[in-house]
Amino acid sequence: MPSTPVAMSPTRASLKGFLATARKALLSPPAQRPKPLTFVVGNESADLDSLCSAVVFAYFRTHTPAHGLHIPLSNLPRADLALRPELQAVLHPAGLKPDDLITLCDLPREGLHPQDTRWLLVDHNALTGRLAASFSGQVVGCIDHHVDEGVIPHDVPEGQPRRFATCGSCMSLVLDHCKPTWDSLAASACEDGTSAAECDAQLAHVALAPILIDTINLTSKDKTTDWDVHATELAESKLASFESQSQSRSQVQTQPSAQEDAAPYNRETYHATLTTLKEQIAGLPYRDVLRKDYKRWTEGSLGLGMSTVVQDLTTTTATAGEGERGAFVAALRAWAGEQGLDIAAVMTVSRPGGVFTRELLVWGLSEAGVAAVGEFRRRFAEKLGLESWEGGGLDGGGEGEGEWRVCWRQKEVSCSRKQVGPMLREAMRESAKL
Ligand SMILES: [Mn+2]
Repeated sequence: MPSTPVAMSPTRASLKGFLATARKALLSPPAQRPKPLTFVVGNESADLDSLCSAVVFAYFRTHTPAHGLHIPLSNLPRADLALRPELQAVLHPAGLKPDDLITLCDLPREGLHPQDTRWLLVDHNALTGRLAASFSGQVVGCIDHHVDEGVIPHDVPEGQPRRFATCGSCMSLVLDHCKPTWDSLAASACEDGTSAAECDAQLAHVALAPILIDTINLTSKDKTTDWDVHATELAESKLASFESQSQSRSQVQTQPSAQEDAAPYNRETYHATLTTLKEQIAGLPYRDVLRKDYKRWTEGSLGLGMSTVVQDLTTTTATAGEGERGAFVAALRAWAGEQGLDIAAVMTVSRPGGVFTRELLVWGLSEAGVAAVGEFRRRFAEKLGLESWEGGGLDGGGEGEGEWRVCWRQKEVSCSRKQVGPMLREAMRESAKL
């Protein structure tokens, strides 16, 4: 006799159903909301890792016994979802649309008292921006692969996660943490009729996207770790069992679901599709290029903003020919003004001729910002292998002047924003002491 009676297989929500329930809870009148309301949020760059980690962690956390509803919050305004065309390619095989995601625009303007909320952070470990002002005191745990900023207390409340590890994608840590829950759901079909295997395949697509992007399809030696390899194996095993089930079922049944219509998962194809979409910035206004993958920090009284751009500066500023460098610089100045920055930084990541290349532009826009740029150069120029970019073609001002803009080729390509951001912040702290 098979020993899996129906009673042992409670239903669960599909991803779509889960997001609808979370939205409903958030938008219901204050008196009817769960208390506390628990959020899972990624960082403000709102890249695939942050967006997908929040959704997947909130989903599994909600489906872990003894935990209530967790609301995944996409840390960006709704309109900015459109700047991430790769997101469509992740959400589609998961049966989702960008509209299903919950963004900063969905937070109630009134009646959301900080003391009635709890926050779990993924892909960062200190709230920033608008959320920090209200909710920093309500953070109860994190799962992250960035440098520990020392904000999350070591004695988090019982049952809350406090996990740090260096790996390519935060999602890999999320899956390691949630594997028992995921495995426990293997026989649970969804309330809306989605089969367990199809729901798992949907989750797997969302989980795999950031891991493949962040590790360059598991080929980056600098970034790929065992965490990433194991997480990929776990998610792909779910896809494999869905595909084998739908194959055997399609022999007896003639009604394929939307999922079964789609081409089977292929790691290389999925990664290539996501990469192509992610690197589409041609035609975007410079302001959108600069805010598409952007992080802002406050260090003391100084503001630092850092944009990651997925094309090199020559390509980025070549869209309309002569004069475009000036237009790019003007757009960066305007963005820095809008963001209240003392230092505006741009890091490019590209592969011209197949060679992985980084460039770094750092612009001190105030006296203190200029001093910090000098300190950054003294401390880190050698470590980062900084070399003048195109004979100083984007440089301006200088140390001791009111502004200083300097652009380099960064030969030490293993250092991403994850490393260079903290270096700039260290320089800001240290130059303030002088
Ligand atoms: Mn990340």
